[in-house]
Amino acid sequence: MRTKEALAKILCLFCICLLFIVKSENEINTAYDTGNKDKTTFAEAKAVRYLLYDVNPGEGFNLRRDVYMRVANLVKFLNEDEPWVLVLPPWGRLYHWQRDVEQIKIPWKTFFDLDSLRQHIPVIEFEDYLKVRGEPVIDEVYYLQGFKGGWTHWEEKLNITECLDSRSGGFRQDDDGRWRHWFFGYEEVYAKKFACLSYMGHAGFIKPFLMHNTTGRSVYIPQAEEMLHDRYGHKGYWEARRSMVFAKHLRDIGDEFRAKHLTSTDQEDNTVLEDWTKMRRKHGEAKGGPYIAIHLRRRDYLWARKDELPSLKGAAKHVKKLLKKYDLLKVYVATDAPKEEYEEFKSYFKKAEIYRYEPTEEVFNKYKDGGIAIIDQWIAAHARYFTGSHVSTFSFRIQEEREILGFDPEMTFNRMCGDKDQDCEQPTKWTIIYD
Ligand SMILES: Nc1nc2c(ncn2[C@@H]2O[C@H](COP(=O)(O)OP(=O)(O)O)[C@@H](O)[C@H]2O)c(=O)[nH]1
Ligand SMILES: *[C@@H]1O[C@H](CO)[C@@H](O)[C@H](O)[C@H]1NC(C)=O
Ligand SMILES: *[C@@H]1O[C@H](CO)[C@@H](O)[C@H](O)[C@H]1NC(C)=O
Ligand SMILES: [Mg+2]
Repeated sequence: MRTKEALAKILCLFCICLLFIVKSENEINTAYDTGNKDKTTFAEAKAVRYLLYDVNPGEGFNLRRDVYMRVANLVKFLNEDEPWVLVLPPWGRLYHWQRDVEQIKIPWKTFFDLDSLRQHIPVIEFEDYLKVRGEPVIDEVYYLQGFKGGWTHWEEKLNITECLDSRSGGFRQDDDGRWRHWFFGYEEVYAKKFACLSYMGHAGFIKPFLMHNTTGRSVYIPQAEEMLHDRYGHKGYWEARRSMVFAKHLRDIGDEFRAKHLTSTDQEDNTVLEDWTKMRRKHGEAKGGPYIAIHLRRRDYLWARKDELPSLKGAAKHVKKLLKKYDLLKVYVATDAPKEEYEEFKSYFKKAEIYRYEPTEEVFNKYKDGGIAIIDQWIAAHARYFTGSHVSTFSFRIQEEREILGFDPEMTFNRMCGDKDQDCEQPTKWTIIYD
């Protein structure tokens, strides 16, 4: 009797486990199928593998978005031969995100529309990856680094070598031989294998290594920024970029602000967003709302690029000229400036209306610094005219958003000059490419 009961219990547990695994695998297949409608045969034939990545801890939000595009296109390339799913690295502990609360383990769905990402490649959140594995494990880690002694000439190459970073990027082996790391704040996670991989090449160049030199179900490549864009600014770049649609809840907040303060609606401004796979605007079709938007990069940029950035007064002077030229009255300011600096900037205007988005505590707690940055970018992307800050990736991402919406490049690829160089070089026009 007893043994029968025990057996039944074990059987029952086993069934529950099985159910869970089946459910998780289904989730993955969904993630997989939505991304690759025509390639489901691979999913049936070969076990799905997972690619994880991260970016050097010092890098900001918008360079991280750029690295996503490189890795996404690598995953797309891998899927021509094998089914790989990209595991999205949770957001957190960014240098610029230091408002009071700790901001870690933020899933991508807080910032981006996952269905849109999945129309480019199969992706899942890190937490879902952990669920699928049922164990907090990553099979293999290849910590990307340069080659010893730097480089004298460009040549695509990779090699497993000693770690150049004496801390091995914070990876250390415990007594059981498991590799431990901060792992995005999931410190229960461990890796089975760790090595440093010296790398010089485009992202696609790592494909044979992943296919033939790794065998684990999951492979994690920290420092993925070591891999360059396969073709910067070309079709693939823009496909990945177009798939990075901001989360609807953030777009909605931006749209509400536009309607309320800036007399700006998509119908009026010709900026209606469509399914990115079908959207194809011509330059100049988007009109934009009746306001000038600027990206006024301050804080750490003031140290590094002092001469290329305008003073607050200089920026105000430039904006006044723009208002006159385009016969407008409103200005939207996307900025990381502290309150006092923003107030000073505002004080230089008499007639014009100056706006900045300030989140309520509730909105901030939900969407954090990353969400607020996106709301700023979204509002700035819808202005009649945009001007940004010298070589800021924050400005670059706004320019791309405007390319997707269909603005005239003349109204997009602009930057404010330093006070001493009124005639500064303007940004390269990286215009959108579809084919
Ligand atoms: N909300 C908001 N945040 C900004 C703005 N400009 C800079 N930041 C913050 O500062 C960070 C800048 O880092 P990054 O994204 O790497 O852009 P970059 O350093 O200008 O190339 C952003 O991610 C934001 O957290 C802005 O206009 N609005
Ligand atoms: C990958 O595997 C191939 C074939 O086994 C081998 O020749 C090559 O050295 C390996 N590459 C690395 C970086 O380990
Ligand atoms: C790879 O690195 C090892 C030692 O770190 C070295 O002996 C070998 O020559 C390197 N191979 C290539 C192809 O650079
Ligand atoms: Mg930065």
